[in-house]
Amino acid sequence: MKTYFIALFCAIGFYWNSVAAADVTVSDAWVRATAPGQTVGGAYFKIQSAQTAYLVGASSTAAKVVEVHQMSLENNVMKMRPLPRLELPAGSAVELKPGGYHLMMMGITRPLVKGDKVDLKLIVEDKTGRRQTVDVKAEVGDIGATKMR
Ligand SMILES: [Cu+2]
Repeated sequence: MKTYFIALFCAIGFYWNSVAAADVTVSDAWVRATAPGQTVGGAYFKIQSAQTAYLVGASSTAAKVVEVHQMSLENNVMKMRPLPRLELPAGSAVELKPGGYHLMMMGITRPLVKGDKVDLKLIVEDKTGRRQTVDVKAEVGDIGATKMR
């Protein structure tokens, strides 16, 4: 009887995990290496959600604050502003890249050296307001890199 309950519990746990994990995929995650003393940097990746969802925030052990930002040209000046949420249209990949959408890491707590890995926890909200976190490992690229590969 005991074994039966444990097996049932595991089956339900597995079911929920695979539903949540299948929703959102993230690939090609990278961050720029930091110069000495630099405490602000960008993180970039491709993200795709099977259903329409929103990237509403993020965190990292390598930075005190991580925000979703948008960079755009206004009157010939590049401006950057926080986005409360970035829409992920169902089934189409959204790319965060230099000069466009990005994650802004602020209060970076350690030097980011090329080849290092940085952990990111993305917070994704679906249309019903249900949130899930997506764990991402981002690779540290060159200081001047505009893309990883
Ligand atoms: Cu920014």
